[in-house]
Amino acid sequence: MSTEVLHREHRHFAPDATWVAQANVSGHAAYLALVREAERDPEEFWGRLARTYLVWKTPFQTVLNDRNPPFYRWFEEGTLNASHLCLDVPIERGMGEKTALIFESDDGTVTTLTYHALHERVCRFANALKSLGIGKGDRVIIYIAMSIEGIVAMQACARIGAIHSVVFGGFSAKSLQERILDTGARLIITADGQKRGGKIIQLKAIVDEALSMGAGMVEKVIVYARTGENIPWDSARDLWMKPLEESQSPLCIPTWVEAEHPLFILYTSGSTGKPKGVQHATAGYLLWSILTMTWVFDHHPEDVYWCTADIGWITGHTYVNYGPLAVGATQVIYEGIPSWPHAGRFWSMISRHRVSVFYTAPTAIRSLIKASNLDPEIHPQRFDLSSLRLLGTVGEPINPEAWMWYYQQVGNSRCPIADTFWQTETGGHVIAPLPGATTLVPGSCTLPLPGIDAAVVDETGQEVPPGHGGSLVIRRPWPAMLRNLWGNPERFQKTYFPSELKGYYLAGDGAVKDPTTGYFTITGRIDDVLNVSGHRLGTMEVESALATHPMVAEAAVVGKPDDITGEAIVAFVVLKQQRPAGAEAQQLASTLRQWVTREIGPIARPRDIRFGDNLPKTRSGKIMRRLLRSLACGEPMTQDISTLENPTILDQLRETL
Ligand code: 6R9
Repeated sequence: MSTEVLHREHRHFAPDATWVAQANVSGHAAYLALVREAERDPEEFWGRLARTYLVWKTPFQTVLNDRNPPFYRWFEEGTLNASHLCLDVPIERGMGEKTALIFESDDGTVTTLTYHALHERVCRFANALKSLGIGKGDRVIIYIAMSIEGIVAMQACARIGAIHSVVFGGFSAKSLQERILDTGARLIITADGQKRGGKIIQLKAIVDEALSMGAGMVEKVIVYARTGENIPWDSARDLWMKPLEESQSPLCIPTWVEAEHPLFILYTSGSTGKPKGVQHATAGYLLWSILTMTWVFDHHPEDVYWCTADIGWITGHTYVNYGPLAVGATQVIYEGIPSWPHAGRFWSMISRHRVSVFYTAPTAIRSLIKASNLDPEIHPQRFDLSSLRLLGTVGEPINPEAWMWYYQQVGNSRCPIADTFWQTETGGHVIAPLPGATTLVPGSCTLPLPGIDAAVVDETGQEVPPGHGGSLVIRRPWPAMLRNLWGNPERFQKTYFPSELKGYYLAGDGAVKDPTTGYFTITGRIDDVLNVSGHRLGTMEVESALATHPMVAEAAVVGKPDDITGEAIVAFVVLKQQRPAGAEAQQLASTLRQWVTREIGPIARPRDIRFGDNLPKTRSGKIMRRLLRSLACGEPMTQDISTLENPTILDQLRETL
């Protein structure tokens, strides 16, 4: 089977001299020095960093215990506390009066909190949890929207050694209940509701519904009064957050935990079966949060940092809660959605809060491109974005066209873009450019971070030649890697360290390394790589080709089985104009087919093109590809669409031309 990657990107952007001069990792040689240090003696390297960047109560003796792979243990004898690192340490370093959080609500109300004030709230709430008998090792479910209270809840759990599991507010009662039972949680922290796009969405009612299906070990539900609406109340079980917190002392000595103590469990979907409870360890995870904030986001004390992810996802754990606080950052958190009250909200917030580092998802960028084409008033160029110095993306491959728009229209061709590849399982970025060191290439997440031994391999774990597609693995353990799947060590071992891959960590993504630069390009989940007539094609490649057509706003491509070619390509396309019908649609489909043929080659020519007003996406903005595959094949849909943001477009996408 041929595996050459057909489409290559030739644009590149080297960091400019002023950027290099001020960067935490200054110049490519500085990056290479770190890479070499890690290669020479990985344990020395990680040991040095863990002593430099973490603050230990008791020092560790062993850097890595690898006696029982893949159950690696890092910094074993050490003790520390995550909330101590995120709050007490910045205060000890003189940042008590620095703003930690700038919270902007859906309706635009702004609340700011200093490190001192956040510390006090976390201590009171941690004491409140203790007063309910919650302690080290107990599991706590957090089902709440973006809020100061969500961060207080996570930090308070960490402070007393309780293990939090945040469930994204868009999940259904059934999904919530599965997670309640799987974690064996004793407590739930929620809100009466949340405000998104001018609407009120119930949260407590969903908790009630989940618990009515079987509460497992849950004893209490703490409720943050966000909306003030009347909600059903069980006075034996439910407690309001504010009075509970306010009755407590503002002092709470952190519970020192072992380095390997689980910090949190976060559920993520696999290609099969029920969601997996990814378990992270305290020290290694925090070390990597701090290092990637420093290296990739080039954190400087004067930055105003904004990551738009919700705390219900890993990005909101590492790059909203733990990472920014542990480096003493000032950060913006936002309750609402990018399109409310207009699709210029992000740009207006960047401008008002003087944001310098901005991190969002490609899907958000693409939807804002579309919106600003329709309404020039909300185009980023209409806003003062001069405070920006660095941009980032995460969540899916970014197509070069969206990358260029982000670079030129948002960053004014002066802000580097960190396209950060990573996963719930990796804890933090693993392949990403360092803005003062790495030459950028649109659509490539560039090079592995120091200490990350990433490679592209075949089915037997052999590295494939550069320029050929393969499976992305990480060959050596690293401190922020997941430690287990909660309560399911067999699945952990089988899913991530399959025996045929020599014990390597299997990411589940396809990748290709550029023959000249060694840069990585992620071609999408392995199950999203198409095989057409013996040629491997990334869905992303075809999507990028479609997206370069001036009429296309967004496209998703899936394979459907075909007797002759193995798979045929089906493209779901959103145009920048009204959804076409009849002869016009036929005509446009044929134009797009020719376009892709020209961009990549006849092999990539879509068999079937369907037009919709949008694509089916989860609330985190990921395109639901398996659902598209069912639509492409005309199969009945068996998927759970409870997390789908926009179910009505499914009917449009069912229509063949
Ligand atoms: C952080 C996060 C992980 C999956 C991952 C990959 C995709 C994330 C990417 C990217 C290409 C990037 N992904 N970042 N693909 N380029 N910069 O999103 O975690 O929700 O677990 O998703 O997302 O397919 O395997 P998670």
